[in-house]
Amino acid sequence: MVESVVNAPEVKDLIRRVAGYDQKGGDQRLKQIIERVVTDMCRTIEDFDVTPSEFWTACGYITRLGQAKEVGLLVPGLGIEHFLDLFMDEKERRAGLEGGTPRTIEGPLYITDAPLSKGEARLDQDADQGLVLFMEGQVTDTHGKPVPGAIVDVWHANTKGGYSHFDPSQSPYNLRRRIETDSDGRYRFRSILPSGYGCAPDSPTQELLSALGRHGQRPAHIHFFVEAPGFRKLTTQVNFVGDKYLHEDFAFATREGLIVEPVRHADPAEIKARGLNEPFATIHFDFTLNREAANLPEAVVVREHAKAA
Ligand code: MBD
Ligand code: FE
Repeated sequence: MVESVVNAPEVKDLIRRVAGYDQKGGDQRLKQIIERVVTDMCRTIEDFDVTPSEFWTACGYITRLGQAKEVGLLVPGLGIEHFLDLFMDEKERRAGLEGGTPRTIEGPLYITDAPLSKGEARLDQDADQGLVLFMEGQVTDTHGKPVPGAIVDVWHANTKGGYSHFDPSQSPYNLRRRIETDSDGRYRFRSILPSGYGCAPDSPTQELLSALGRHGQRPAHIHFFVEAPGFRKLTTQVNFVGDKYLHEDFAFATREGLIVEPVRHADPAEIKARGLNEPFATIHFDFTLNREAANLPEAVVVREHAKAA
C-alpha cells in the first residue's frame, strides 16, 4: 500500500467527528481517549489487513463475553489488571511512597457486605474436604505500629476452585468475611485451604486464551482488602509455596512478598488442642499499610460489585 489509509485527511476528519470534536458539548478528556482508541483500532485493522469477516467475528466475541459476564475475567487474563497495579506502583513511587505490603489484583469475584466480626471469624460454612487452615497476623503501619480497628475483608475459593455467590452450590457468604482487627491490630480466622481457580473450558475467556495457546488456571490464593481510617486501602492476595501455577498464573497476580508457606501440623497433641481430629495448616501473615497523603493517587478503586441478595 502506498499511503496509510488511517492517515488520510478524510479518515482523520472522520475520527475527529466520531470523538465529538466538532461539538461544543461533552467531555474533553473522553473525546481525546475515544479519538485515540478509534484511531488505534483503525491502525490495527490496516496494519494487519483485518478483513471485515474477522472484525465481525471479534464483535461477536465481545458480545458473548459480555453476555457471559466475563469482561472482569478476560481483563486480568490479558494482563491489564496487573498493568493497572504496575502503573499505580510507579505513580506512588514517583510521589515518594515506599514500603507497605505489595498490592495485587482484586479479580472479578468479590462480593460486598460479607459478615463482619471483631478480631476473629470462621469462614467455612459449607462442608468441604479441605485441609483446615488457621490464618492470623497483625496490621501495622510502615513503622510497625499496630492498626486497631482495621477491616480485613477476606474471600477465597473452596476446594473445587469455586467462589460463593458465583457458584450456586455454596451458601451465601461461604468463605467470605470482614474481620475488624483487635486492640493490637491483630486478625485471625479459621477456614480451609482453597484450590486454584480455572476458567470454565467452554467460557468465552478460555476460548480466547486457547486461541493464544494459553491455559486459564490460577494458583490457589486468598484475597484481601485491608482498610483503616487514615491509611491507603490495600488490595492484595497471598499464594502458596509449591503451587503448580505459582508462576504460571493466567491473571499474572503472583508477587514477591505475597508468597506464603502454610505450616502443616500433624502432631496429635496439637490437633487435639485445636479441637480437631485431623492435621491442619497455619499461616502467619502481617499486613503493612501506607498512610494516606494528599499528593498520592487515589487508592480506592470504584468498580461495580455484586451484592448477595
Ligand atoms: C479468580 O479467583 C481471580 O482471583 C481472578 C483474578 C480471576 C479469576 C478467578
Ligand atoms: Fe480469586
